[in-house]
Amino acid sequence: MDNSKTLLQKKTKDNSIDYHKLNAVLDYEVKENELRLNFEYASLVIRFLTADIFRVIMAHSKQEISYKSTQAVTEHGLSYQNFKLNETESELLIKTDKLLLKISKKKFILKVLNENGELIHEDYSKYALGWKKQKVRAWKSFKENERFYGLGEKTGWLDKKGRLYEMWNHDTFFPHVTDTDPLYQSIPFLISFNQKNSYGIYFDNSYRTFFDLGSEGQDYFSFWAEGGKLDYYFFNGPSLKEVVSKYSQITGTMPLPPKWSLGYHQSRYSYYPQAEVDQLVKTFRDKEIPCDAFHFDIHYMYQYKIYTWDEDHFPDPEAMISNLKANGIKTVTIIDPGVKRDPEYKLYQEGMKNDYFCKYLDGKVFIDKVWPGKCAFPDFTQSKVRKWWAGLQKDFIDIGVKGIWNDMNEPAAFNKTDTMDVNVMHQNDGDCGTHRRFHNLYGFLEDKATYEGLKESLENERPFVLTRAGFAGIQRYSAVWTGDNRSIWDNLKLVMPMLMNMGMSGISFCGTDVGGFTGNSNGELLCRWTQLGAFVPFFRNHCESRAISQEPWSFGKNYEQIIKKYIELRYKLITHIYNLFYQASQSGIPVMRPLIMEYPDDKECENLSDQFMLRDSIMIAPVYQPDKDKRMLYLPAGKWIDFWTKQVYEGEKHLIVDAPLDTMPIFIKAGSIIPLNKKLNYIGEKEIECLELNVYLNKANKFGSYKLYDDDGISFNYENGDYNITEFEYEYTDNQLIFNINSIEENYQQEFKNYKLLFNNLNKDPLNIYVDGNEISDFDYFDNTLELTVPVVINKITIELN
Ligand code: MIG
Repeated sequence: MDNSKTLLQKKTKDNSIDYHKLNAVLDYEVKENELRLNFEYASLVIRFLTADIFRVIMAHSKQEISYKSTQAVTEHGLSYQNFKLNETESELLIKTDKLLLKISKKKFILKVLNENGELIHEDYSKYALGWKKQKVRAWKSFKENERFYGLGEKTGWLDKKGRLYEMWNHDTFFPHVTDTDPLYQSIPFLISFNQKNSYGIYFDNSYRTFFDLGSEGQDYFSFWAEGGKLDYYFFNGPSLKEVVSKYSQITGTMPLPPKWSLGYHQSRYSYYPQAEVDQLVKTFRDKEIPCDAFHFDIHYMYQYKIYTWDEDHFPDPEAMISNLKANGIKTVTIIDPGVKRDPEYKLYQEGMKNDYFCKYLDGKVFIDKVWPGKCAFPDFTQSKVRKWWAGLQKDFIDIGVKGIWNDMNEPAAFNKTDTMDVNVMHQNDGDCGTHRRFHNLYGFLEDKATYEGLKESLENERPFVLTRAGFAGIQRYSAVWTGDNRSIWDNLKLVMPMLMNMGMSGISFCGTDVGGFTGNSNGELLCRWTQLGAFVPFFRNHCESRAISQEPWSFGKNYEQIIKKYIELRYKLITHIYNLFYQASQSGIPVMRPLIMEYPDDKECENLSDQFMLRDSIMIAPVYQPDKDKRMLYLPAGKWIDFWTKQVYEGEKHLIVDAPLDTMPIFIKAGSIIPLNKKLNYIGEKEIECLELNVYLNKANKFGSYKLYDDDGISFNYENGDYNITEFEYEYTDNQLIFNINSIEENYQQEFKNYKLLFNNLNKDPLNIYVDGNEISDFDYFDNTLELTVPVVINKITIELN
């Protein structure tokens, strides 16, 4: 049974405590932004980046403190010197503008208090930091009511407490169920949630690492690595949003993606030959189902050799791509890292001649089997290799390819360990190390090369990279999909907390194979999955080679209509979604959010794993079980408006709502303003002359506002200020509704000429309406909704109410 592998997975369950531990502080010294402590066999540095971000580095045995970071950490340039040190008989006290750190001198224990003197974090009372041979480890206390989030792409519920998680990028083909671990990505970033005082810890170590969050009922949590050094960052919240955005200050935010990549993507393993692709695009356009991208899986290649085309299947890729382009479809091609060992294959020759491949210390190139047969693997830790790799894309870009999909980059190999021999060496520009050290960074560095290469070849266009493997900071280079899920309902449920935690781990642009990858999907499952997918940052339908077709029309007209409705809804929301991406690119705060991020005081939300929000205004409650036409859901405090019926609900309540197959429950927070577009077949199909602004009114919400960001959606011109920011705000009182439009930045020649305003749930007849002081009579009022269209240049609408 497939499953046995999951169950039998051998974890290094290491709850032994026979580590060498930091003991008495012998002496200490303050230098610029850091405090250095010396112990009998170790030393420790606490280095301040800001008043509430600090880094802890330990050196043990005879090592020197090393400030070297993994490639995950950006050149953030943060340094904070403004702290004060005091000493008592038993403690060292370090005070910043935000935090107080207490270090007990007799036995090293660190406690962190906030401005109000509340304890927010502390080392475990018995032992704090230690080492055993090559292992390094930290033990920390947690409280009864503490919750854990983050850790990137992990199975399980939203709250990670009580589980042991491993960080070791792995090609996990067997089912992704609650206990399956690890998967493809390693994001050693943990958030401790506490209503008032959340904090984050990023363990900057690329070796195999573990996070034990109380899996054996212990009263501490612990993280450790099989090698490297103990080097972690502490981010004070106090809010969850602040934790995530501070983490993004260190590991970077996602660059603004091309707008088309937020549309619907269609994929399968694999579409070929060309006639099938031509038919596919024709069907999409005939049926008017929106779609922006096709993904070409490994069969487009000749003998699975990367950067080749199989001439039998695709005699003229350039012509095919340009036909796709004419239909608004962007081409994304898969790339695997393995380079076929074929002396007549140009890439293999180049790699061998220039010493680009990973090899053992004795100089032997590491060779293992993947799809093309025996392969060599580029050593992406070397900048010359990344440069080479970046350049390889140019030919593809020149014939019109717009995005690269990096698969198998854990790296996967067909052997017992599923990956590269850990004794293989990586050159890393002189600071060489074994695969044990670089394994988790392999995909990350390939994605870096890919992103940089695309950026160069696409000239001023924004790259789109999709990756399976990754490490902390991957958001700087690539979107992430969650690999080989299954066409089973359980997977639909699992994916929600997984994606929410990825979002909280800095990865905003993430998604899952809609319809399920392995096994056969079915109409009902595909409907429900598409409904969820339409609200997930990365929206792609993809399936395995042996699986039956799962394009939107594969299961009959009835299902097709429902699927189409939700893909269309995605496109109607595209301006809004693009805005969310803009915000995420600025702050790191994710697009897809757990409710707890917006309602931190609400206990009901702490482990709410099957509902999520887009920003603070749209709440989604997908149906993830078969044969259901109702769904129970929770609404936090405030008033909520059913997107479909406009019915108003009071929050802080559980509801059971109707959810027949064509309805996924969607609730809008009263007071929100949400832009909607007309239906599009693809991004940029036509100018959107009129942007619809939906205002969801409620007496309880006197004020509301929305900031609209807008640019060309494709170039980097926004970096030079070529964008607009417009703020809409309203004030709603008993007898008047005022709506203001303020242009904050206006450097981009926008496509919108008019705004169509829809004041939903007005509940009072409008008497007189003035636009910039002039009375107008051209408006509609029906079903409690006032509708009027105004040119974008106006500033103020005054609506007198009866
Ligand atoms: O070993 O390229 O996760 O999306 O379709 C399978 C074929 C290799 C794994 C990816 C999947 C892709 C498939 N790949």
